[in-house]
This record gives sequence, C-alpha cells and structure tokens, in this order.
Amino acid sequence: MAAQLPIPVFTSLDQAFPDLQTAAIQGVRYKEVVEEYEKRFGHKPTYIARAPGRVNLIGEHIDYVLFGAFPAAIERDILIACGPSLPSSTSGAAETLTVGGVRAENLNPKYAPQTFAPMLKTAGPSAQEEADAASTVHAESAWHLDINTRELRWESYIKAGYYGVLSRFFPAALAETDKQAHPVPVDLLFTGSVPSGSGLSSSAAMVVASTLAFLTVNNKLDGVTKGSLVEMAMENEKRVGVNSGGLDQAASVICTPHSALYVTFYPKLDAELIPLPTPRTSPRAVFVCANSLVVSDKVVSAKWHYNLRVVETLVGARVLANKLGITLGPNERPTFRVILSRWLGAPESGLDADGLKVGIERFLPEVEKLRPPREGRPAGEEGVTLDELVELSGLSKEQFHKVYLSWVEVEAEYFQLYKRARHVFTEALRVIEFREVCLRANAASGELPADTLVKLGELMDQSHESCSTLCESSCPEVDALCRLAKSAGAFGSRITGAGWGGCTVSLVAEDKVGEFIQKVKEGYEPYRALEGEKLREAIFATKPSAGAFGELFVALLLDMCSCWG
Ligand code: NG1
Repeated sequence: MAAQLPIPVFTSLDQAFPDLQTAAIQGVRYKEVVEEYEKRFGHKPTYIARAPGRVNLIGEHIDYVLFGAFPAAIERDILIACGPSLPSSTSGAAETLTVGGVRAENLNPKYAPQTFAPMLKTAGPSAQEEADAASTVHAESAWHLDINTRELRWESYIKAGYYGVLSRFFPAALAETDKQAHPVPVDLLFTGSVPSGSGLSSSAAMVVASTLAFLTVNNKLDGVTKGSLVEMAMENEKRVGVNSGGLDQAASVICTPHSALYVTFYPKLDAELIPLPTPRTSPRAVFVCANSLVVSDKVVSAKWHYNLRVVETLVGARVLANKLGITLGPNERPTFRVILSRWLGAPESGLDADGLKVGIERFLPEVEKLRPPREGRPAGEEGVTLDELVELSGLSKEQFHKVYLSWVEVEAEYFQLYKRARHVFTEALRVIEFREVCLRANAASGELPADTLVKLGELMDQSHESCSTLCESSCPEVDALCRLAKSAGAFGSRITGAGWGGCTVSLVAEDKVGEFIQKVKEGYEPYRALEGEKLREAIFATKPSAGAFGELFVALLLDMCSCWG
C-alpha cells in the first residue's frame, strides 16, 4: 500500500526526475540553493528535503470529517538545503547555536533570517486535553517553540515541522537530564515555488519539507513510512492553529507522477494511487490551475471560515446522531463519517469504496433531518443560533462548550448544520464517482469510454456548485473564474483547496490549453495586465502524466553533482 512505503531517498537528480528536461531545469534550482547555502553558512548542506504543493481535483472540506479526497501533487514545491550547524563555520553570520538550535534563511529576501531554539518547559494539560474527560494528563516537561498563531510568520511553519520530530524522537523527560538526547543544531536554506494563500497547499509543503529536513539531519528517517510522515505533518500543522484534515499532507508525501491519490482517513489513513485517464488517440486532457489572486489568510479568517466549518460539521454529526437514535457519550466528538458507519452498522475495518457509495446513497435522505423548522428565523435562513445548537446537541451549555468550543475560536450568528451536511455527503459521493470513472477508463482496452472527460468535468462542476452554495467556501472572483473557464471550453471547473479565494482547477483538452489560457486572460480582469512569467505564475497547466510530480525526496548532494555537468 502506498502509505506504507519508505520515504524515497535519491542520490542524483536524474533518479528524482527521470525526464531529462525536468532534471536539467530543476538542476539549476538545486545548484543555486546549494551554492548559496555554502556562502551563507560556510559549509555544504548534507541533504535537500523537498515537498510539493498539491491540487485537489475533487473532495473539498470533507477530509476533516474523515471522508476521502482526490488530490494530485504539482511540480511547484518547497526545497530545503539542510545540514548540521558547524561551530567552525566561516560565515560572518554564524553564531554558536545551542543544542537543537536552528538557523533558517530563505532565498526570497521577503523572508528575514531567523534563529531559534526549542526549550524544555513544564506544561500542564492543554485545553483540548482538559476537554477530554478520559485524559489523565499531568504537568510534565515538554518541548516548546514559540508560535504565535495570531500572527503567523514564515518560520512558524518550520517550528511546526520541528515539533513532531522533537516530541516523537527526543523524549523531553530524557532530554532534561541528558544533553546527548537533544537534537543537533541545524542550518536551513529555503526556496519555494508554491504561491502562498492560493489553495495549492504551500503551508503543507512547508510543514512536510521542514519535518523531513529535521528528520534527515538528525538521522531519524530510517523506518519512517510515507504514512507516518503524513501523520506527523498533520499533527505538526495543527500547531499553526488550523484544524485541518490530512489531504494536503497525504498528497504532498504520497503522490507519484502520472497519478492522483484516492486518500481516505477512516478508520485509518489509506491511500490508493489512481492513474489519470489518458486517451490513446484523441487529445489528452490536462488540469489547469488558475489563481484568482484573492489571497485568503486562512489563519486570520479561521473563526468565520475554516474552523467554523470544522465545528459546524462536528456539531451537525452529533445532532444528526440524536435524531437517528444513535447514542453518544457526553465527551464524544464523532464526525459525519463515524456516524455513517454507526448507522450502517459497518465493520470496524471500514468499507471499501463500493460499500461506502451504497451506504452514502442510503444515508442521504436522513440528512434532511437537519433542516431547521421555518418558524422563528429570517426568510431563507437555514442555520440555527448558538442557543438552538446547544439545545439540539442534547448537552448542557457547559458540556457543549467543553466538547465543541473550548479548543477552537469560532464566530457566527447562524450555524449551518443542514447545508454543511448536504455538502459533505454529496461531495463524498462525487469523490467515489470520480474514482470510478477513472478506474473504468483505465480498465478499458483501446480508446477511453467516450463520456469519460465529460463525466469527470460534470462532477467537478457539481462540486464547485456545492462548495459555493452549501459549503460557502468560494467567493465572487473564484465563481467568475469557474464560469469563465467553462465558457472558454473546460470540461469542468471548480475551486480547489480551502477557498475564500485561491485557485480554481479546470479540466481542459491539452491541444486547447493555449487558447483556453488566452480566453481566461482576456476575460478575467485581474489577469489583463499580466504577461510572461507573471501570467505563467497565475495560470498554468499540470499534466496528469508528467505534470503532477509528487515524489518526496532527499538528495545526497555530492553524488548529485554529476547531473549538473
Ligand atoms: P488548503 O487549501 O491547503 O488550505 C485546507 C486544508 C485541507 C482541506 C482543504 C479543504 C489545511 C492545511 N489544509 O487546504 O486539509 O480541508 O482546506 O478541502 O488546513
């Protein structure tokens, strides 16, 4: 299974990029980051850690309720040249770092150099642990790195990546008494090509690459599978204040070229690489990412947007369980996916995709039970107030607060249980149908079934409509870009990622891409002034074949030199 494979470690660029042209282009970036590292830190790096961004083809805002999604990795990535800090460094900027200290610099001058070190502190239980009555956490020493979640900076993601490595591999209790049990000081030099705030997962790429860099420099990579790196990166990303699911991290770590990933999270992380259908004779289709250029600061807006969706779906699951006669303990906080399984009486080991599809189809009418009564609310309002929410949950006010609100900050006048549930279950179904269309096409001998691309496009359009009207995670600019993409000839077009700005992804015939991009450029006002590299940054095609490259790798630089000629 894809998640159980080890993290690939390459020793030359041509192993990492079998396509010679890509290897040559990447070689220039690698050479630059290595040379610059040596200049800045006075010694060579020992590794380069790489993690790509991703485009989610379908399955939005359902990973955190543990339904599957269908992302692919993109070529745009984060590279970190890294190595242990050497006290004999010749760099003027060099200072002797404390044990486990980090010097982090970025090729992009926008990001100022940072120096920080983890500290051992005695910590009591967290709010989340306190909310869990079963928890018996006592004050004990733990690693601490300062991350201000209200004002995230570029180094916050590096610190987030460091946390998981510290807590898993350097037990604080041991480190308190034994300096040998501390991590080594590290020098890091970053360069990245994933646009931030665009829905292409620059934050996951930063956290995954950072986690990997700390693992490699500390010689902890042996025995780490792709699945365990995904889990570590998911835990780490929570440190920057977003209660995300695992779709980005799974795509960034597990994807391979030519394939998308059907990734599921219940009862545990599972991943299936699915090649994207490639017609034999007719023109192939490619995915085109178009950035709306509306930057969504997910962390700042989390209490009205992302984290609110997490809370609405969690409370929705409890309310639906109550209405279906499913008994829950007062401290339980199950997701919609868990409630579905209990309602179906499904085996602990989970359901395969076919079983899940039948289950969701049977369950969908039950979602109507979440529609609130019409009386007492403004016309067209389908949400419920906080007081109603508490009542519907069947919990006391205090217990409700403890389970659903004590660990997260959210703000809303009306909480949309019905709309969110309808989005979740229909989107989960569309993901399975998308997978089915791909599998059917891949199994066909000869040409693809004629309706393959049309069907995939329809599912993408339906997904966008649902994100826009039920999940309410789109925005007018992104809606306009999707409409424009359709009128410019896309089979389908949808928002990708968290939303409220960011990117769209459209399925377009490869031989029409140039024409398509031109039409979108002319039609989308913010693109009109863009030319050359700036335009290529904003709208670009990623081929299902060689385009989506998701191999995560660590290159031993000395051997890599052969590639650079
Ligand atoms: P992006 O677009 O990377 O912010 C976020 C979540 C995903 C998923 C999508 C919506 C993070 C790191 N990632 O993606 O887990 O929930 O939104 O489908 O928060």
